[in-house]
Amino acid sequence: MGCGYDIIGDIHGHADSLRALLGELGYRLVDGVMRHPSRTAIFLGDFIDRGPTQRETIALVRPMIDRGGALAVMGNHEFNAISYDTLNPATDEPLRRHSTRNTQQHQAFLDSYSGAERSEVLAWFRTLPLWLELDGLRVVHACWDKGVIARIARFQGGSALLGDPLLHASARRDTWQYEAIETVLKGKEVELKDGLGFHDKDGHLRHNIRVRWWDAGVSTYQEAFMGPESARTHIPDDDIGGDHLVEYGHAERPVFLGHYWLEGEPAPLAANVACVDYSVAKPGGNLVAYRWDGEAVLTAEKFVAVARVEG
Ligand SMILES: [Mn+2]
Repeated sequence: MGCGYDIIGDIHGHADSLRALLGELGYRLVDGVMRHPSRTAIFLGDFIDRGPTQRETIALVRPMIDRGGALAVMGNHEFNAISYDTLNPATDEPLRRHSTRNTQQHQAFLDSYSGAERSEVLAWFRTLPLWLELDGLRVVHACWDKGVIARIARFQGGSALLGDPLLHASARRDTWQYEAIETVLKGKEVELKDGLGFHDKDGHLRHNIRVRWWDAGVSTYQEAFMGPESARTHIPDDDIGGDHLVEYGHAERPVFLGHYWLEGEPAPLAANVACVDYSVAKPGGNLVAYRWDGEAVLTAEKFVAVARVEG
């Protein structure tokens, strides 16, 4: 393995797009597994849900990861899948409610895996760490909050893998573990004042907004909002007072994120923060990678994008 990493965004069951991106990056099939002669892939999680090729996606990434040609972190969709299928030992209820909304969001996966096969792939999801701290870079699905990450690590004896006590505690909204998983896998959110809300991409009314947690240069709720441009006008222009910020200093090593359904021309969010999720799960979306070669300052030239391949 060389020292270069190709950091790849959320795939959401779009195996054909992943094949196209890996081809573009110079990965080739060797003994049935996609490999690069000198580079390592890193996946940001959210392999599943939404797209047409759930099983093909797992069949593509899993041997890359299991045989050492790739690394990965867990996304909120893998976490949700585990919680949806795990019973709370105290109540015998699923850790994630089988509400219409939760089930609809998860339907493509539920249709693709059942019985022992589903249990087996969910057990594999448990092998994906919640974050990766590597030489010179960090990787997390949505938010690198060092206090939260340190607290999870302490709780789990140093492990970044999702253990049972963390999984069970994070299903209860009154726990710090719930907040911790929300932050790391779903991103920092801030509640809008005065009961205000907006409709997200699935049409659900939300009272919290995802925020640009790394961006000290924004000062209002509207500016801090991370989400569809069409919703921005519904976000108030009141002063946010820094409530959105998670400390991530300019001298910190680069951190890579997925999760945020970005659109347009890929570019870093800050000199040391980049998101590689460019909405392949939406028509017109792209699957994106960042080719990282050890640089401390990230640049737009190092993104590689392929247009979503319609299966
Ligand atoms: Mn996500």
